[in-house]
Amino acid sequence: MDRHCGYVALIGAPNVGKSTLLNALVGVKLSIVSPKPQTTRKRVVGVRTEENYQMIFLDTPGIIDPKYELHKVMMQYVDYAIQEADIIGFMIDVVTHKEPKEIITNAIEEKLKSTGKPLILVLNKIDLLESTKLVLPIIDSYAKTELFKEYVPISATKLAGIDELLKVFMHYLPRAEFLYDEEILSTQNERFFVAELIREKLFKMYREEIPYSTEVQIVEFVERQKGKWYINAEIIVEKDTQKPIILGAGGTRIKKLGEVARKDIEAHLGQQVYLELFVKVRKNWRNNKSMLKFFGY
Ligand SMILES: Nc1nc2c(ncn2[C@@H]2O[C@H](COP(=O)(O)OP(=O)(O)OP(=O)(O)O)[C@@H](O)[C@H]2O)c(=O)[nH]1
Ligand SMILES: [Mg+2]
Repeated sequence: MDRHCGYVALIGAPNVGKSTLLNALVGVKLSIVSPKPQTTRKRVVGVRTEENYQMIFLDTPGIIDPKYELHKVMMQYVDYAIQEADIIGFMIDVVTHKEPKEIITNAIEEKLKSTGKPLILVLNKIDLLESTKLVLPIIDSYAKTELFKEYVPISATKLAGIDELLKVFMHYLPRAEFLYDEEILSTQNERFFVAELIREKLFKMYREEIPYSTEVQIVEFVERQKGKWYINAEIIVEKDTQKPIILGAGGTRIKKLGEVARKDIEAHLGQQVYLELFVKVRKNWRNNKSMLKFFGY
């Protein structure tokens, strides 16, 4: 049987729904999602295997102008994904979308053009439009850029247009043998996903600078034959003043965060866990290259 296999990079501005789409395409929650921009910081891999194809999706951080060393590394992940990809899904949000020129700056246009790879415009959040017809003028404005091979309106949350999108990707997917075993959903390890799930709660439960100033490090990850697994994680903050905010009065907020995170971690691992959280200050870690390296960036 003819088999197809390849990499599909999902790129675009922050908050357009790239991670939601990755999860929809793989059918499991792998990539963390929040209503705040810049949730994704690294490349997240999700694999979908069907009888005749294997698509390896690469979720990436939203494209931004770097203000910190952290942002520079995040944008490197976008570049790597573009380089690795066989197909590039460029995603926009049909509600907050702007003129193509504002989203696809000259620098981005150059980058996309120079790859020579098929570019698919994915128009997300159509469930928020009063009428699906309203995507047509948006498609028209993007068609003028002459960058895209196809235009696919979807709703990643309502799972609308996903089959259509898969068909389009399949059309451009190279003929090749599968790279991974059929049951593989990701190439990243459990430590990564556990840290991400904790970070997701920081994005959902805290406000203003806190989600952006925090990082999560898994210190211990003990898998036990019998009984609960033991996970010890550090929440890293940038300033001394942020530590009491994370903890909350009498440690109530971090306790709540731990409970919510633990439930998600248990669902992800299919395993009961004992989760211990500590808060540590690492001054200005977002601008510290060696610290970023230590955090796995
Ligand atoms: N109504 C609606 N909301 C959506 C849809 N897709 C995603 N969202 C919401 O948009 C927000 C951002 O989604 P994410 O998947 O985190 O977006 P992202 O592009 O990965 O964002 P970054 O990682 O910050 O770049 C979340 O609140 C999602 O629930 C959709 O199809 N319709
Ligand atoms: Mg994301």
